[in-house]
Amino acid sequence: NEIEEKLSQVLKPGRYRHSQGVAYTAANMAMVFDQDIEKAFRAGMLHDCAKGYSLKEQEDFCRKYGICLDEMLPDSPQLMHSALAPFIARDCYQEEDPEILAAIECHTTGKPGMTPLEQIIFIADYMEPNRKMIPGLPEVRRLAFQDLDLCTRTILKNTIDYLKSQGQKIGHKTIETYEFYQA
Ligand code: DGI
Ligand code: FE
Ligand code: FE
Ligand code: FE
Repeated sequence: NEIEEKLSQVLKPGRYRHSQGVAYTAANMAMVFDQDIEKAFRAGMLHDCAKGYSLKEQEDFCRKYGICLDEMLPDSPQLMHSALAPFIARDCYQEEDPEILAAIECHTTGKPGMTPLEQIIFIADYMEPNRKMIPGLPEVRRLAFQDLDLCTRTILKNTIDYLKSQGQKIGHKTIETYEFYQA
């Protein structure tokens, strides 16, 4: 369809393949957890739509859309593309579904009290089949089809451990999400 056509032109081939992987993985998870399959697929395709732009361009877009850059720059530029995603999805891909826009907005850090669709996108992004093998990934892939909360918690723990090992700053949203899913 049109969304896939345009994304395949804007994203690098590897990033486009990853988006397809997230879309199909999210659609399968939607089947397991009785969620809207078509919404899960569209959210998966669109979640990294802002990655077609350089960090500099993403920064300019954030200013244009009035997105606060304080917590993202200079320490965590990886967080810009998900803050930007709902705006790009609406303006460039005519996506108006609020559940889809919310799911792509929180796909990098998660957020406390996610809906099943939001968890599915957060999880599918981490574990779709094209992702390169990292410690703990097989367990995440198994939990993804068994227990959304436990899977979310496991991903957050692994991500925070990884960011610490790399000396990277952990965003407050990531920490809040981690604490929420500890309960
Ligand atoms: O866009 P993708 O690569 O598909 O995946 P993503 O949107 O989940 O981004 C993953 C990257 O974001 C990975 O390098 C870890 C990083 N990340 C996730 N949470 C945080 C973070 N980086 C910082 N600095 N702080 C965070 O809280
Ligand atoms: Fe992403
Ligand atoms: Fe992710
Ligand atoms: Fe992604």
